[in-house]
Amino acid sequence: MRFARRISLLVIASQLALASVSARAETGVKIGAALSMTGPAAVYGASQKACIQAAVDEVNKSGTLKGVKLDAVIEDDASTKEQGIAVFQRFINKDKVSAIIGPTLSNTATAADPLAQGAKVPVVAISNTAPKGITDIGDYISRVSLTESQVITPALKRLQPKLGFKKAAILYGNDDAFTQGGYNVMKAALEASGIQIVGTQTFAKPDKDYNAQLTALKGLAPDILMVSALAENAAGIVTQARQLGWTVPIMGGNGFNSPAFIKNAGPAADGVYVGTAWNKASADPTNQAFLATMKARSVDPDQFCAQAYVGVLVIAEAVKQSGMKGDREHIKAGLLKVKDLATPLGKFSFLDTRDASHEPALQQVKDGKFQIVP
Ligand code: 1QQ
Repeated sequence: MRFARRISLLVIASQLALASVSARAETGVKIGAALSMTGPAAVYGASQKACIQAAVDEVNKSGTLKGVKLDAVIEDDASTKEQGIAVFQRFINKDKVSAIIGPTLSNTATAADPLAQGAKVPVVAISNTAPKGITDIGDYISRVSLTESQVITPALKRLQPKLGFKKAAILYGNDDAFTQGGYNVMKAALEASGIQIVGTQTFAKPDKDYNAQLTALKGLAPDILMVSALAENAAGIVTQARQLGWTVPIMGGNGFNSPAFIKNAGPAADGVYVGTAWNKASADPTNQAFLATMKARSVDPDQFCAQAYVGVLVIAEAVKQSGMKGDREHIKAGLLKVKDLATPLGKFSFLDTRDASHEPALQQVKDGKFQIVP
């Protein structure tokens, strides 16, 4: 009898404990996401938005952040430095976010990130790939996106023996931190592999006609064309190159990694190579679960979506690593502890420089789709 009574008291006590847990208010952790919803990088921003929302929902649903609920505030950085700065100011001073994701372009980050650094707000970049001028802004700036050098250098090393090119031409945008950074990487990687650069030409974001540059480069008879451009310029360049009779392989930088490039270039995109941070064909269970999650939400994810998803996962892990504390300083400290985190990009860790570390992949456009080169 006494034993049964004690058991029932224990049951009541545990029920009370459970009730008090569920009644305990959840701490909201606000993440500000500065994404390019308009302007030349809008194709990336739309994709990033879908995956940030999905990741926040998944983390909250999973209950891994006991007592903490993530909340994403998404604002348009308009693909410009000025709007990026305005959005960061709002996040820092008005919304009082715990962390910032973005901005979409490296170019915008070079102007906006110093504000976050000054205000001690951690930033997790999800698509900034310019090798220099991002994480070296300061210790509050980190990124989950691989740099152009982490992607293009190994991609060239893999492709060169396969295609046997010896003479390269480069075309790049000279008005953007990412396209310029990508050019520096292409130049260095080609030189390191002993490939001769026969010619280099430039363009600017508003340009639509690349015939003069492409004609000049074609006259130098390169056996590969390397292009550092955002998606819209990339589609125009590849289309016009094919019209001018270019038949040599074309390899693009990160700007090419959007399905919008393929859609706008049409059949001209076929055969184009691009290194990528996301191996969408990976059989890894975390990647497969991500694909299933996005399918259930009727989203066909691209690399930018996958990286945005990982940006949220990394912040969630930082909250966890700091004992479910979601203020700015605890998230900053927690980010340093993220190690071998299972993500759709593979096992994820930060380098000492707060840049990303995981395996890159190589893809080629075939039948109107990116296909991973095995
Ligand atoms: C950058 C990029 C762009 C191509 C995509 C957002 O990588 O600006 O760094």
